[in-house]
Amino acid sequence: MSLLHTPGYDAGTRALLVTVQHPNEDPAVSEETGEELRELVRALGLSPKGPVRAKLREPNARFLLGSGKAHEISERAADLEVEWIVFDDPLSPSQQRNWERLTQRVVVDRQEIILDIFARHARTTEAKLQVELAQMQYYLPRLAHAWTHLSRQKGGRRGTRGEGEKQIELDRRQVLRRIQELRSELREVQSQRATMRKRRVGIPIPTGSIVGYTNAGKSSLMRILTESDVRVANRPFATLDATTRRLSSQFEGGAVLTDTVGFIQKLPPALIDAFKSTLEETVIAQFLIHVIDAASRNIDRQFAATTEVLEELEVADRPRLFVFNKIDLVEDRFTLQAATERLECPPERTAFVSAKTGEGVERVLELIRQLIDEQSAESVYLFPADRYDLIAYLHRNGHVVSEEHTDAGIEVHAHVSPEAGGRLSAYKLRRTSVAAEHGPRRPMTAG
Ligand SMILES: Nc1nc2c(ncn2[C@@H]2O[C@H](COP(=O)(O)OP(=O)(O)OP(=O)(O)O)[C@@H](O)[C@H]2O)c(=O)[nH]1
Ligand SMILES: [Mg+2]
Repeated sequence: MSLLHTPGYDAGTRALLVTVQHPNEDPAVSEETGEELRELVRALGLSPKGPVRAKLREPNARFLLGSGKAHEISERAADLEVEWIVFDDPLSPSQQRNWERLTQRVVVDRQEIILDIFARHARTTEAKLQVELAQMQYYLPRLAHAWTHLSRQKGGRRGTRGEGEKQIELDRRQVLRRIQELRSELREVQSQRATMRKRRVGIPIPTGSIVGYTNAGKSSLMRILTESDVRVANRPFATLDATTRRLSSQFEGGAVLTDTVGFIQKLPPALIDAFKSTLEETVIAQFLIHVIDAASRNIDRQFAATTEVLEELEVADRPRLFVFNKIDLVEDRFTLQAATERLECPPERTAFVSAKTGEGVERVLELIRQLIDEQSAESVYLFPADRYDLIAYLHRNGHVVSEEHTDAGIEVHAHVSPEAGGRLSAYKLRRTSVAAEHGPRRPMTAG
């Protein structure tokens, strides 16, 4: 039985936002994440109010904030007649309960909001299982709270205990059992996925993964590069499932790209954990295309949040292209240029594009080409004069630099993936040195 909790409440439910500024923290940070929280809350169909900004001097065990501030927020919530209070910072299970008792309102944190968005948008079996697992892990220490939510959904009153307490014990065992079930169901789905991947890896073409902050335009870029119709939407977490497509047919040698879930600041750890299998597509990719919203005011922090998740996945050192998207919205190219330098994006790995107008997309393709070429060393093959089938295979599965008819046969210089290289190894004459690979290509000589 699925315990997946899809939030049930009326659209337009009012929610008071509370942002927390930590000691020694730049106020801009909580302002930004507060703006983001507003978008997240909107994405759920709630109507955000506030925010109330709270300065944290010393974390308070009961309310996170001092009790004076807590009472002030409680009064504000009553004045604004909000049904929900949403914290930008994580609340411990007991803090969450204390807030609910104090305010007689549903009190949630950013993590729960993100989990709810994921729950709403999960479409595939795998995504649904992953979200449910993340939810169960999040709810386990908060069962009293989850019960509050569930009873509310069923039309019950919040805060009524007693009978609920017994139910909580039962839920705990149920939830633990469900976590076990979910883990094993996920293992099964994942092994099917591994089989499919093996089949795909059998096709010897390079794979790249599009990564980046949510709403940066990853899916939009994917659409252009692969001439496909993946979903694009102006809201956080439009994409939850990994989609893999071939690069456009004009791309010689071929490559596949995977579009996947976006990252965000303060992503719930349970979600990263649960989505590791989807993100695994990123882990097996040979290169990454990091899409950055060039029109965002928060480029640096979005960049850092993305890099942090990539580090968590242990792929931060994978060859990476930096694609600054939405340049149609950028007037000040100078500031953007400065950002690329500050973020240490190597110019030979950086592109400026608009997935909307198509500007700069050629350059992205060119950079992908270069990256693939660098990754696969140039090899020299000698084929019998009648083996055009093999040369055609090379054209499909590699990047042919030159082709020359000699007395001995057809000599071909090409960059090929390790897989294609393996298949053609019987015809290989040599592999050029690393220096030659990166230097200017020499004219071919016969023999
Ligand atoms: N003006 C402009 N808008 C863009 C551009 N690229 C994408 N967008 C818009 O930005 C929004 C988000 O685009 P998506 O491609 O869905 O972004 P994403 O990175 O896949 O987002 P998630 O899947 O939610 O993480 C959509 O409204 C797009 O139409 C661009 O180059 N210029
Ligand atoms: Mg997307």
